[in-house]
Amino acid sequence: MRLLVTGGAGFIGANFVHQTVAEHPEVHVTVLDALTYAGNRASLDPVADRIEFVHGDVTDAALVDGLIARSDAVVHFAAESHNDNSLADPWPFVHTNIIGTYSLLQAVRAHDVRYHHISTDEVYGDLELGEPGRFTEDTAYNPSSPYSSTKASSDLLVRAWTRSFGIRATLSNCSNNYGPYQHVEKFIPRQITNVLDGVRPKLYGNGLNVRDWIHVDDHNRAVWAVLERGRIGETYLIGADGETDNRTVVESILEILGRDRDEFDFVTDRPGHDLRYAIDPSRLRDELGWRPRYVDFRAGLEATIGWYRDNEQWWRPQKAATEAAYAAAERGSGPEHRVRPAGSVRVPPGPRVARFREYPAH
Ligand code: NAD
Ligand code: TDX
Repeated sequence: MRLLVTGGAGFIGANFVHQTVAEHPEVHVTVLDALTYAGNRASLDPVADRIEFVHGDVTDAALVDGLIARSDAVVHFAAESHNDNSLADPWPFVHTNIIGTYSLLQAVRAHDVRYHHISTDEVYGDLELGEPGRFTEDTAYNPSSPYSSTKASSDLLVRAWTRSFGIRATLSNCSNNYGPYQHVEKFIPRQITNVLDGVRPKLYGNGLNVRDWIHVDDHNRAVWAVLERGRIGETYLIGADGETDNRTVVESILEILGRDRDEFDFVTDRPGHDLRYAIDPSRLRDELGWRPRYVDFRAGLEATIGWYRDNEQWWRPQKAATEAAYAAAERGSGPEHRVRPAGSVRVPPGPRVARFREYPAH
């Protein structure tokens, strides 16, 4: 099988490639990644001689068409993925998440290639704190942020292309991932590396927001289950019963690293901050027999902390710029402030719209 993996230099994509090389050695992997601030070639170093790497953009229709023409399947991870960045500058999210998905869908349609779409539970909005109820595949879409609304938009494109054009697609919507190779802008790596640097972790608002944590390897095994055995046109929610509030996560990180549990600060809340996510993974378990292997979140967190302690050379180059961007956002500087680190890719709308119009008719 020739498998195209978009976004394979990012957090989940890189872990997916590692897992695929180890557990599906018969698969030939090609990674397509634009290497934005979030992509890191070094994340693929351990498998560099086992895969093909293409440096390019998923919105580049000609490139995507050529790569898909020689693939049997594509798993589409590439996205702008950070909510805080989407609040500072939504355009790259519209560009990559919506137009990039469109570009892939047109190519899989033209070449009848199997497509799996990676999405998020955030398309469903949020749940109340302290109330029962979890997201299911039937929950209505109600996204809160520019990030989640562009992911929701891309999901809807996939569903429409499946129904109208008969593409062979599946979708999965997963909860918050943790594990190695996650960018230090995200909550868990940010706080681990802060504590390692002797800096107090930062909790948004009152720290009571709940996320449903899943280890990235469990997510990726679920993706393989859907790719191999999922029903075409179907959506599968992925979650591992990992509901934990942010304060508990920070206190655990401090404790594991030998600090006092109260050595953190509350900072200004994220605008529109979703309160709680929770996944009902019944369909995935019942239909496809998937089960998480990391059932003890604390143990998974300890292993992840160990990875960041042992791999400072991987995260150190990103750390100062990421924290500087957060500091600028916290100061609430004018419209030019960016949570994304300096030097990251920002695409001006004009030229991209021009290229979008040049898509070949299918
Ligand atoms: P990430 O930000 O770590 O990685 C994204 C990757 O995509 C990077 O390597 C980046 O260079 C690449 N990329 C960005 N724009 C591109 C473009 N235009 N063309 C080609 N490559 C491009 O993201 P992640 O956390 O690994 O998330 C991967 C996918 O999983 C996303 O679709 C995200 O919405 C989804 N997801 C993430 C989580 C989570 O907890 N991180 C949970 C559920 C779903
Ligand atoms: O410094 C912080 N302090 C803090 O309290 C940061 C960076 C975050 N938070 C809070 C906000 C959230 O409640 O921690 C929680 C997790 O934040 P993020 O890591 O930014 O993740 P979230 O916004 O929940 O979205 C993540 O999960 C769903 C991924 O970034 C998305 O790509 C995915 O779709």
